[in-house]
Amino acid sequence: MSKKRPNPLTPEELTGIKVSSPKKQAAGFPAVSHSLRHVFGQSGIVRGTKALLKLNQKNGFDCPSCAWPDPDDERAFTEFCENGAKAVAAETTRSKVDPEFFAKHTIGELSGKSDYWLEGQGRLTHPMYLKKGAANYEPIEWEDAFALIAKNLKSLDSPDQAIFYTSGRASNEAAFLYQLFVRLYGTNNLPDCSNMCHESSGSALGPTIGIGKGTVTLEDFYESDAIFVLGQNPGTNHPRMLSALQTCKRNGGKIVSVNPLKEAGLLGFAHPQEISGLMGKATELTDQFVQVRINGDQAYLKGLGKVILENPDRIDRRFIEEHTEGFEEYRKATESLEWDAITSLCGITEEEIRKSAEILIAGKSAIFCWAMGLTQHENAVATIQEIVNLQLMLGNLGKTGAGLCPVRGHSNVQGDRTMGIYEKMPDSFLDRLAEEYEFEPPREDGFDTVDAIKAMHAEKGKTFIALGGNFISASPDTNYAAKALQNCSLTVQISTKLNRSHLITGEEALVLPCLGRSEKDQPKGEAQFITMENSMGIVHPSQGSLTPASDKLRGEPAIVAGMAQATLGKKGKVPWKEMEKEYGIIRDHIEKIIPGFENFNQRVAGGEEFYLPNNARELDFSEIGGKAKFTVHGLSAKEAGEKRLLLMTIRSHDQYNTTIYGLDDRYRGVKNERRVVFLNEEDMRELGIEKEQPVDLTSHFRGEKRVAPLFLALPYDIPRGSAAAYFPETNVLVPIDSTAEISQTPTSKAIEITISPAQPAS
Ligand SMILES: Nc1nc2c(c(=O)[nH]1)N[C@H]1C(S)=C(S)[C@@H](COP(=O)(O)OP(=O)(O)OC[C@H]3O[C@@H](n4cnc5c(=O)[nH]c(N)nc54)[C@H](O)[C@@H]3O)O[C@H]1N2
Ligand SMILES: Nc1nc2c(c(=O)[nH]1)N[C@H]1C(S)=C(S)[C@@H](COP(=O)(O)OP(=O)(O)OC[C@H]3O[C@@H](n4cnc5c(=O)[nH]c(N)nc54)[C@H](O)[C@@H]3O)O[C@H]1N2
Ligand SMILES: [Mo]
Repeated sequence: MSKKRPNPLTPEELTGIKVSSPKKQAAGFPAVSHSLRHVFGQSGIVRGTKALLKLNQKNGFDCPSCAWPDPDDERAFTEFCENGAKAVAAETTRSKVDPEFFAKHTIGELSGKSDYWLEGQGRLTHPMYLKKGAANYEPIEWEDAFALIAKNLKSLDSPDQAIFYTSGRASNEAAFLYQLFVRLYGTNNLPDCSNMCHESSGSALGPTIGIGKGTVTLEDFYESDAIFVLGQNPGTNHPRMLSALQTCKRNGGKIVSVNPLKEAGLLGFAHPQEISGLMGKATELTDQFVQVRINGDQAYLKGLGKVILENPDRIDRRFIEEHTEGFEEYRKATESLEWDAITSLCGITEEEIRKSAEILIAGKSAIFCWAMGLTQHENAVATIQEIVNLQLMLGNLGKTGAGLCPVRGHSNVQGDRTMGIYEKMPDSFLDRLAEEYEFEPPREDGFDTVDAIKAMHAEKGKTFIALGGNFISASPDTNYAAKALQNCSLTVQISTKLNRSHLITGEEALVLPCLGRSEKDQPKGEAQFITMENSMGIVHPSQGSLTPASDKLRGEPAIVAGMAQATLGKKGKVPWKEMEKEYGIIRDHIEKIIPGFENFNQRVAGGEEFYLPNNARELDFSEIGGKAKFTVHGLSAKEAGEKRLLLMTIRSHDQYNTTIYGLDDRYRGVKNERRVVFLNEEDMRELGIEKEQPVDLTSHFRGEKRVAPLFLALPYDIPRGSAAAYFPETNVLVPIDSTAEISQTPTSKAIEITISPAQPAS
C-alpha cells in the first residue's frame, strides 16, 4: 500500500496513527500545558507572553478563535482557552513566508504539501502576484496590486461577474467598508462563511422570532434550570462555554447533551483556572446524554414536544396567547405523531425522550444551544424551528435563564452580517445606503457561497476576491469548487497565513497579506482599534499591540479602501483616505446606516462594550407582524441506503476550520493522524472492515459518486449507521447540490457513503 498520493486539493498521506481511549473530561492541566507549548514554541517566550496577557482583556485584543462572549464584569487574568492560545500562537509565530519562500517553491510543489505543512510555514509578509502561466508568485507593490484589481473589475461585462467572499474574522470596520465598496461597484455578490455555517439558524429564527440571532446573555447561562446542548462540541470549539455550563451546574441547573459522540467536553470539565480543576478534578456536566443518530434531532425534538403537550400545567398559556400564533396547528400535528416513527428516526427510546422532557417540565427556564450538528443538514431549518416551537410553548423567551443560543463560529461572523455582508440585505438597509452615498444600490439578490461556486463553474463568475478565509478548502465538493476557481480570470486572497486557496487560483492571482488581530495597527499616525460583535450581540473593541510580522502588512480596512479607491474613484464620495487612517470615521458611517449603533464611538471609547438591541429578548415581534410563530414541518431524518452510512464531517481538537495546528485529536484518543474514519464496531463487522484498515470513502448522491481515498477505520462509540471523519479532508465528498432547504447550507453533517478497502494508488 502506497503511503502517499499527491493530490493538489488534499494530499493523501498517512502520518502514523497512535490510538488511545477517548477522554471523559476536558481541560485541566493538559489544556494549560498544551496552550503554553503552542504559544512559546511558535511565538517565543516574550512575544507569546505579551500576546496572552492581552488576550480577551479590556484594552486588549479579541480572541480570533471563537465568538463566545467574555464575562461582563470580573474577567480572569487568563480569559482564554487552549484553542484560543493555539489560534494566537498560529498568528504570532516567528516563521515567515516571504518573497524568497515563494521564489524557492513553485505552486506545483506547494500544492503537494499538506494543509498542516502550509500552515506551519508562517506569516505572509509581502503582497505577491502570480502572473498568467507563471510557476511562482513574485512580489508586487500595494498600489500596483490595487491597480490590477481595479483594471480587472472594470473590464467585466457586468459587476455581477465578480464575487466578494468574507470569512468571519473580518472586523466590523473592514466588513462595513467592504460591503460599501462592493455595492458601490454594483453587485450584491457577498457570500460569506456563514452560508456554510449558521445560515440555517438565521433562516429559522428570522421568520419565527424576528431576529436571526440568539436571545441569551451569559447571565442567563448561570441562572438557567436546564441547558440543552445539541450538535455542538464545546470542549474543542468553544472551550470557554464550559465554564458557563459549570456555573449553571453549580447553581443547580441540569444539562442535557444531544450528540452522536460522547464528546469529552460535554461529559466533564476541569476548570484550568481553579486549583481543583488544575489537579484534574472535573465537574460532571451532562445529566443526560442523548446519543442521537446523525440527523435524528428533529424527531427527538418533536418527541419532547409530544411529552410536554401531555402536561398542560407546564404549557405557558399566557405567553402563547399574548406573544405567539400557530400553537393549535403545532399542537395537533405534534400530538398526532406516532412514537414508533419518532424513535426509529432518532434512535432514542421513548423512555429516554420522556426523561429529557421531564427536565424541561421540572425547570422554570431552559436554554437551547446548538451549532454545526444541527445547521449542516437538509432539514436544518425545520429542526431549529422545532426548538423555537418548544421554547415558545414553554414561555422560554424574554425571561432570565431562558432562550435560544445558536453558538456562533468565527469570532466576528455575527458582526459581519450586522454590517451588511449578506447577499440579500433588506431594502431598508439598501435605502439608507442609497440616501447617504447618493447612488442606486443593486437590488437583486447576490450569490451565496454555493451559488457563487456554481456561477464560477459555469463561467458566469470571473473574478473572486476573498476577505480572509480559505475558500477552496472550506467549500463543499472540492474538485468542483477547484474547477470553479480555476475558471476565474483573477483570484485575490487577503490573508494572514499560507493556505490552499493561494494555490488553486484563477489565471492571475494576488495574495494580499494583512495584519492579524494581535498586531498593532498604525496606518500612519495614531494606532487604531477595531470592533467585533460576539455570539450574544455584544459589540466590543479590540486592539492589537504586538509588532507586526512585517512592515509591509496593512490592516484589512486599508486594503479594502485601497481596492475601493482604485476601482471607484470618487463614486459615492466616500472619504476612503481618511477612513484608512482613522477608523473612528468608519464608525461614524456605520452609525448612520445601521440601527443600534447610536453614539458608536463614544460607547466603545476606553475599551467599553455595549449590547445591540434584541427584539426577541424584549418580546417585541413587530418586525414579523406582532407575534412569534409556531411552525409545522413533517417528521424527517436523512436515512442511508442498504450497506451505506451517514458521514458527518467534524473538527479535530487541533484545527481551526481549515487551519491545521497539529495532527492530534486528544479528547477522542487519536494521535498523529487526520485520515481516520470513526465507525460503529457492529457496522465494521458487518462490512468486513478491520480496526485501522485503510479504506476509501465513496459518497453517493443522485447517482453521482465522489471518492476520498485512504482513511484508517477506527471503531468508536457512535450509533449504528453513523460515521465521522474530519473536515476539510472529506470535503471532496460533499455534493455541491446537497444543501439545506431554505438556507442552502451544504449538508456537511450527513453525507451518504459506502466504505471499501483502500485501492492501491494508481
Ligand atoms: N478550536 C476550534 N474552535 C472553533 C472552530 C475550530 O475549527 N476549532 N471552528 C469555529 C467555527 S467557524 C464553528 S462554526 C464552530 C463549530 O463548532 P461545532 O459545531 O462544535 O463543530 P463541529 O466539529 O462541526 O461539531 C459538530 C458537533 O456536532 C455533532 N453532530 C454532528 N452531526 C450531528 C447530528 O446530526 N446531530 C447532533 N445532535 N449532533 C451532531 C458532532 O458529533 C460534533 O460534536 O466552532 C468555532 N470554534
Ligand atoms: N465539510 C465541512 N466543511 C465545512 C465545515 C464543516 O463542518 N464541514 N464548516 C464550515 C464552516 S462552519 C465555516 S465557518 C467555514 C470556514 O471557512 P473559512 O472562514 O473560509 O475558513 P478558515 O479555515 O476559517 O480560514 C482560514 C484562513 O483565514 C486566514 N486568516 C486568519 N486570520 C485572518 C485575519 O485576521 N484576516 C484575514 N484576512 N485572514 C485571516 C488565514 O490565511 C487562514 O488560512 O468552513 C465550512 N466548511
Ligand atoms: Mo463556522
